Amino acid sequence: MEPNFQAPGQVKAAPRKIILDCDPGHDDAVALLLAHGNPDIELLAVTTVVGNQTLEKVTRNALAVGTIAGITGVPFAAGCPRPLVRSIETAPDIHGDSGMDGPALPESTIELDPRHAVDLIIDTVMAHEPGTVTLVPTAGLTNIAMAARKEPRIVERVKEVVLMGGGYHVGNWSAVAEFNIIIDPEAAHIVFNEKWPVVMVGLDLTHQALATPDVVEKIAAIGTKPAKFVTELMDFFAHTYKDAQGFDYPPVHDPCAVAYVIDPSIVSTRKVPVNIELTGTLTLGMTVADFRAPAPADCHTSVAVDLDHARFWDLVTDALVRIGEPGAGDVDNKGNASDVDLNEGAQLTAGGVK
Ligand SMILES: [Ca+2]
Repeated sequence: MEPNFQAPGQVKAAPRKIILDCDPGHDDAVALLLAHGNPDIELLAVTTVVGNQTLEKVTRNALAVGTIAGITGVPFAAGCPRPLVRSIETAPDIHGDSGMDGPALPESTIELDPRHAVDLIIDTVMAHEPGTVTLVPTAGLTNIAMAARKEPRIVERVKEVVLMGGGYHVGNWSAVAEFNIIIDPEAAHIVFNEKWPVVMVGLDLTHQALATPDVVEKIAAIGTKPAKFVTELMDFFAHTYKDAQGFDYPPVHDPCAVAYVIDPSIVSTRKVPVNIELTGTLTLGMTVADFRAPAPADCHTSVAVDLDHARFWDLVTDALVRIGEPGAGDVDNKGNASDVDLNEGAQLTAGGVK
């Protein structure tokens, strides 16, 4: 993996270019808001794939989040409506019938790109310099696997794949498998076996990203519509995670992958070979990580281990402060609302604003 850690005081590098491939999804929504509002990210495209709900529903949700965030000039495209091999499996017990139950959703003001998401991913990667585009899938890996098969040149061109999914010693959809992997294990197998760098931001890490009451209070204190939207998402998510999986506070998985791209010092990783179980009767979709020996020199996979909880949530609150009230002023494509006082906003966040 190419190091892109920046020590404090160093000259800032150019924003990291990402494609967010998602299935909103409460936590996908937060990931999209973080990617849009953070100045170190350049959001090149947003693509959707069947997952938490049907493709139609998650696409509508993605457009609604984009509308709430005031995103303009970023293409949104819908992708695969079903997994490569398996039947569709969705997660209404976690995300509700809409896939993003809780807050009222606005009519989208964003027009869907006519391209298939797989083509938009390929076009976008091929249009940029090699080693500059990071894929951030926060859903089943169907679109990413299809893109790698349709245009194999993207594999060496992509900087890295930073995905939310899997877990090296915990599952959530079975004893050992995580939802994004088990809903399309064949796609995951393709993505983990292509020779691009893969960073697996799995449950081991994301179960540390709990939306604790102090976090939700800080977000609520921002007082904008996008911030209120997030608190309503978190309220619904808290109830379903309590009921379905016994969590005191909900783990907000997907923005952890975006946070890693922004600042890898917030999400520590360890290099280890990872492969996907495709045939196990009890272990289908398990992300099998081999920790028996130091990772071999050609190991291209790593797993996320430890989250800096405070700095992670500072990134999220900072992004929301920067997004401001998109309807109330001009928002450029870096999420810098012209009518938001960042200094005032900074007092609302523990870590301040960059
Ligand atoms: Ca997701």
